Amino acid sequence: MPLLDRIRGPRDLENLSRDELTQLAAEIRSFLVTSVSRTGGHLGPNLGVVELTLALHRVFDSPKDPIIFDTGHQSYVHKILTGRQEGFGGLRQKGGLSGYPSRAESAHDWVESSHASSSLSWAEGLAKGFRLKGEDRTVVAVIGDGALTGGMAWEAVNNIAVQKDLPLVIVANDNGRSYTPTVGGIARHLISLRTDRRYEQGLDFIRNAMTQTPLVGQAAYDWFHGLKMGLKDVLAPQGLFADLGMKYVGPIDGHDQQEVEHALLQAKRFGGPVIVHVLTQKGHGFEAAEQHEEDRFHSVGQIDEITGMPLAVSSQRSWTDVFSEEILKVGHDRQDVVTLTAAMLHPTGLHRFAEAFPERTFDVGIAEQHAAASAAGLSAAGLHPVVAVYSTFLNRAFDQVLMDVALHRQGVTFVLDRAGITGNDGASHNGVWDCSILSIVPGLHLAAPRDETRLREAVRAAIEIDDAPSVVRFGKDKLPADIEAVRTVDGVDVLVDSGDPQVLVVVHGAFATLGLEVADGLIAQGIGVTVVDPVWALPVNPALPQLAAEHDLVITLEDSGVIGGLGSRLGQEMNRLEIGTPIRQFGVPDRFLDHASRGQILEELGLVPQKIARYAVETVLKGQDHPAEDSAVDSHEN
Ligand SMILES: Cc1ncc(C[n+]2csc(CCOP(=O)(O)OP(=O)(O)O)c2C)c(N)n1
Repeated sequence: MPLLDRIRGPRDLENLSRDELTQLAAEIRSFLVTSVSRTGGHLGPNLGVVELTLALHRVFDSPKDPIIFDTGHQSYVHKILTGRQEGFGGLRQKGGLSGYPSRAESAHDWVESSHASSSLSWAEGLAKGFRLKGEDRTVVAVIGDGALTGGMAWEAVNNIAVQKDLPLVIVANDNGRSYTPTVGGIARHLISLRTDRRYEQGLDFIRNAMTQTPLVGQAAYDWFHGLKMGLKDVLAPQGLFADLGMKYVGPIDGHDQQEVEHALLQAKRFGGPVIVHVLTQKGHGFEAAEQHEEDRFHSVGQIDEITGMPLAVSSQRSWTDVFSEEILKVGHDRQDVVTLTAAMLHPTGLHRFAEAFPERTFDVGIAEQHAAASAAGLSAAGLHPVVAVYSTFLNRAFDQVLMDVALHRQGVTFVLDRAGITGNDGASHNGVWDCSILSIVPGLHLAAPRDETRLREAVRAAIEIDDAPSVVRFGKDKLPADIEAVRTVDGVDVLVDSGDPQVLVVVHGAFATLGLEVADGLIAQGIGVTVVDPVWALPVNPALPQLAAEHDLVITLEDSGVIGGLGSRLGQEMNRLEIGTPIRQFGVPDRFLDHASRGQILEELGLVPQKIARYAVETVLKGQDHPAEDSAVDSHEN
């Protein structure tokens, strides 16, 4: 019987022998490869933390001792060891296991991490809280070398380092990579700790001395193993962490479960803040992942479990592909254009530009705040920076967009990929906040292109804006076919004009297709409809309120939050101009969305043509029967 079947919780790990632990690690790896290759998910990071997670659960008493996984994408092994193995068939699917830690799933998941670099602050707060309450618990934070590049992590270290009796263990899971190799001074420092020659020479000396003594067999090995841990303390370079006043243990071979366990025990017994530096290999044990140059299978779709080859290769291009091509062309045309990525060169499509113009591309680490403020500086120096990030991660840099870019009137372009409902990665990864937070930034220009042609045009136009932040947002889905305008009114594209101006449908971005389907429904019911796309949604094009005034009802469609979003801004403009046409905004409500496919979420939110068309038909008909009196449909039905 496979050992894994006997593991229902961390307690079941207690009495396993060394051989059994080795076998269990192999079974977990094989389970991960088989299971994640069917569902998709973060395979590489999890293959790298098998021994580490086993050791964590043997040394610490979870959930009494919270184990917090930074970013959380590497918590699958933790999920397996805390009784959730059966759920892996439904990983990241509606009703199934979340791809990140989830409080709803288990008491072992203290923090629903997913945005990087927050674990040390959480751990510091928890440990401080437990201490204040007199509770004897140790808090563990597992943070990657990538997440350690985020400023938040260092704000936490700054606080942790001076609290000498805080029972807090920081495990630096150092695989040398974020998606691609981790960059910057911290990463370089970790490398120097890894490769310090004094430590290696010291170990070699001891090893050689041992082989020349009469001590033989397992006892000698164990003795050496134990001694090695002690020696690491004496010989290992303590570096920055020690300089900050923290205890440093390492570097530890993260695939030697015994060695990791030893180090963690030592750290636990210490009773104050300790950093345990563990070296792991992303994708460990799955050759296709180990060899994968781009990202070691950081995140995969469905793949062949032997070869690692993707099962379905779509010929349809993504928005990212188009941006990637266009920014490369821009790079040739304009020598002053520079690009920035926060550790996501390939996912944002900047790799092509980077290959052609390495000196004009900056990977700043997982540091969106720095990216935005640094871009302000680059702009003030006379360049035009393009910061490409996922929409959800721009949240981190809101203050910098507002204060450093907008207030200083710097021309910086933000390209927001994965904007709108993304679905399977769960609540935190939907890009549904950008329009709301950006709509309050004075002077900011935001485009939500509806198709490839508009995307290329928007990127070009954004880069021409040299005295304000400009934003281009697009989604994760595949690109629709181009949708041509029947005419353009003062910069607003008219996509449908049935001739009788009853309902004005204002579409944004990928929801243009939805707008066309709504229009079909209305026309079929004999209701006149105009569908318009301003492309540049912020600032509100003055032609839009004017068009609104000519209709009986305005409907806005946006793949973003409705509260404070693009439709809201139009409504405010109409208020200001005292245009009384009723307006109803359709978009994402102000709640967190459980993981599910994009289609399932759209359905659940009623963002489907039939529902929207029905609302419009009913409202128009009611308006004809009882003008103004009753706008019946609950504006929070979404
Ligand atoms: C604030 C933020 N920016 C970007 C990301 C996207 N992201 C997810 S994992 C990752 C790399 C993490 O590297 P590391 O911490 O070293 O973990 P590893 O995957 O190597 O185990 C990035 C950039 C994120 N989750 N949060």
